[in-house]
Amino acid sequence: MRDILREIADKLDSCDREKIVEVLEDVREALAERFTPNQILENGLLAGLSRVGAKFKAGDVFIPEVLIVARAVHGSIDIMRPLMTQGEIRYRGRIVLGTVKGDLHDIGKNLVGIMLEGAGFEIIDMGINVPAERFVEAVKENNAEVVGLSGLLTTTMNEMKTVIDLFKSEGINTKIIVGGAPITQEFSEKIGADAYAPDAVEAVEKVADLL
Ligand code: B1M
Repeated sequence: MRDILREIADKLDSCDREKIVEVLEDVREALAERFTPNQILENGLLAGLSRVGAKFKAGDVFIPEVLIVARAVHGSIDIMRPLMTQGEIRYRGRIVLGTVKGDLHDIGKNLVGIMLEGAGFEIIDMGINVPAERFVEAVKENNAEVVGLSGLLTTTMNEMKTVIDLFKSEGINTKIIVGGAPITQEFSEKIGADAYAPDAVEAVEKVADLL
């Protein structure tokens, strides 16, 4: 029998543009076969992306290939988004979310946003490479209750502290949650964040706790 989730992971891992473009159709088929968005994410898209990450680290593939893979993952998530956010809509609060300055990674941040949206939170998505001042402005403009900072690079993760320090110096005590592959509970406590979540599901729980 065809293992469609494995095919999705293999096609991404191939880094071959022609195979990768088929992934969007495979995702539609997987949904039609009643796989859940979470199964497709974990066993197909993120499994493939993680294999590409290992090759990237080893210097076997380069940024252009990784970008093609990342775009396919984005496109797939867009296809699944309506299913990931459906359900009872109950307004639970407003969150300013962004990837910190110097960092252009946004797949994880977008997943966190989608899961929070699905849980009833309103997301003000600031995008990537967001300077500390923009987070402060966005909170003031939108009366947000929580700020979510995402970061994937060890070289720029300290930017989270810059954001937290700026909020403190302005006397704004909006709750701040941090996350991203190199972030840990210990780091989060050290920089004075109010919460840390290792993944998108826990981010929803932690934000609910903060409020
Ligand atoms: Co980059 N990259 N990358 N990259 N990239 C990593 C992160 C890296 C680990 C690869 C490696 O070497 N193995 C490495 C970082 C090493 C380090 O910092 N120690 C790296 C590097 C070095 C770089 C460049 C510097 C490469 C270069 O230029 N020489 C460059 C940096 C550019 C920049 O940001 N200034 C770069 C560029 C890129 C691309 C643009 C090509 C592309 C990004 C495309 C995009 O995002 N639109 C890319 C990609 C795709 C990756 C990998 C392969 C995948 C990242 C990803 O999306 N993971 C990555 C290797 C890897 O992770 N295996 C790598 C999937 C995503 C769902 O996971 O983001 O961790 P993640 O999110 C999770 C959790 O962390 C958590 O929930 C999410 C879902 O469960 N989470 C939160 C995330 N944010 C949260 C916020 C929260 C709570 C939880 O609260 C608010």
